[in-house]
Amino acid sequence: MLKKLNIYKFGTVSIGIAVVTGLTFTMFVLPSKAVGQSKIVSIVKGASNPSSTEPYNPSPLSVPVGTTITWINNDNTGHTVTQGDPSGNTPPNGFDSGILAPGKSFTHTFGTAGTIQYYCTLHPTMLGEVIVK
Ligand SMILES: [Cu+2]
Repeated sequence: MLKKLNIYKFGTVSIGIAVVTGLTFTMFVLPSKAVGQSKIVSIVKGASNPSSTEPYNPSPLSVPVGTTITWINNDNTGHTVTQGDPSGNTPPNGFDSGILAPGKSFTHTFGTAGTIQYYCTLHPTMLGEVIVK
């Protein structure tokens, strides 16, 4: 009788600990991982036209470390979002969307501070910049 009671008590305590651990995880660990902001940059209509002043809009864009940016191709032709610049200063592990068809999007999270340049490999007049602070 006494043994059964102890097992029951142990079970209750275990469930209690599990619930508290679960709540703590949900309240503190998950939100801290999701703390980064989200921003959207539009690849504007007519972006490949050399007279386009802001083919990626907005650019330059200042964001805090941890921000996730989503580029959306709102033009009617394909474009890329490629880290570096058209002269070939493309970092080996830089982000690269590949060709984004009209309506498609590309997402990248900026984990470290710095000024990051990007461009379109199909249209070298299309330049963009993200300033991560
Ligand atoms: Cu382009």
